[in-house]
Amino acid sequence: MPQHQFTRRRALWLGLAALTGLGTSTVARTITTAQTALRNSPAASLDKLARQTQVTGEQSLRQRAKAKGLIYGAAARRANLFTDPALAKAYQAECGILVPEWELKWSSGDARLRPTLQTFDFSRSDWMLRFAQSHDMQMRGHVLVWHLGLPDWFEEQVNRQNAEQVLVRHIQTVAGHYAGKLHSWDVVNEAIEPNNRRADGLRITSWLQLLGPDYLDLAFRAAAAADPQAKLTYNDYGLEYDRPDHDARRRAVLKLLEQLKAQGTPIHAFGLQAHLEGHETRFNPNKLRRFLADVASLGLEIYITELDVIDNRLPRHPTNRDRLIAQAYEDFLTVALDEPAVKLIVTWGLSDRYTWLSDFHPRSDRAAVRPLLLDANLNRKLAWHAVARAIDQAPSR
Ligand code: 9MR
Repeated sequence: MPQHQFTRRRALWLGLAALTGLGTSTVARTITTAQTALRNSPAASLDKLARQTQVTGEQSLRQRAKAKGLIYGAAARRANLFTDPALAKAYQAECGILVPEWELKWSSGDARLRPTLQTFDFSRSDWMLRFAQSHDMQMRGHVLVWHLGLPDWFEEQVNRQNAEQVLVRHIQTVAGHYAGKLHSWDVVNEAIEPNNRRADGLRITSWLQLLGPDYLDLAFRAAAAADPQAKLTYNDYGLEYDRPDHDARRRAVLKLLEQLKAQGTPIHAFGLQAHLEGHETRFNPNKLRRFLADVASLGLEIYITELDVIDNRLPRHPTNRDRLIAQAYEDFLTVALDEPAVKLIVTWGLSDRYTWLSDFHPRSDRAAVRPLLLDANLNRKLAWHAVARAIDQAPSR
């Protein structure tokens, strides 16, 4: 579908939905938006407003994905699965793969994988693996090398003299502990930042400053040695839209992946986080298609690793908001799943009951955010149906 149809339809929906969700001061502006969109829309695209919103059949996302040779799953925190049996049951029902949101980071939330420079604490991440295995789910590892989620002791105790040894030992020990048991590892996360203005596009992080640009190759080699079976992934965000910042990030990520492949770094997959922005209308299917095809042409698999829809700038009314969120999921996934290299879809959480977005991107009107597939009562939302439909309509792998 050409880009303008997506854009028009979303502009129209944003306009119409806003009528019931916003105060009178904004109504005049949104009427104009809606009218302009209506005027510019041929009758055929108006029909799409009445998009089908439900799927038939009770099959879980896990089953639907499997039927297509895909895997669907979600991120979770141990504390939530452990204390909330209804939530745990929803994960068992819907997910073919589990991603610890905190437990495999050096330090995040209540999880301290690295309490000290000398020690490792696998208690929480082992619990996650047992949960996954006992419900016949796979697990993927997130994350070995990242500039965030580092322990308090890091800055004081890691220096140019010991950085390489610290990094390699971390990877040997953690990837080694789970060797042969994980689907894949995010080996390096978010290493690109064009705004940092380096010619190679690399983000200026502690790892870069301590080890130089070779830290990526070093990390992938250590991971390959520690776990020869896991698919080793480079994971990043800000790559989905037709905007100058995303253009720059796509270019830099592609360059990095090309370079890693050219130098023989053992990398097997690219992770597209896909934290979608519900209000963003600049979605260009052709640009996304092209980017995914370029990544695939390097011989890499593609995983959608952190999918959700940021809804803090959408209208308040849940009915309208849910329609727009569902559309964002479906528009994105319809394009992404057309690329045969895409093998995995992970949402960054499953139910609106627990999501990073309530802390990181709350709404100014204080209404609860609704970015995920199940509502806070664990009922399937339009977004669930949108994802199910996109999977059902995807070509088989
Ligand atoms: O969702 C995660 C949040 O709960 C943590 O506080 C934060 C820091 O560890 O990380 C969040 O997850 C991030 C992921 O690890 C990498 N991509 C961006 C995610 C959202 O910030």
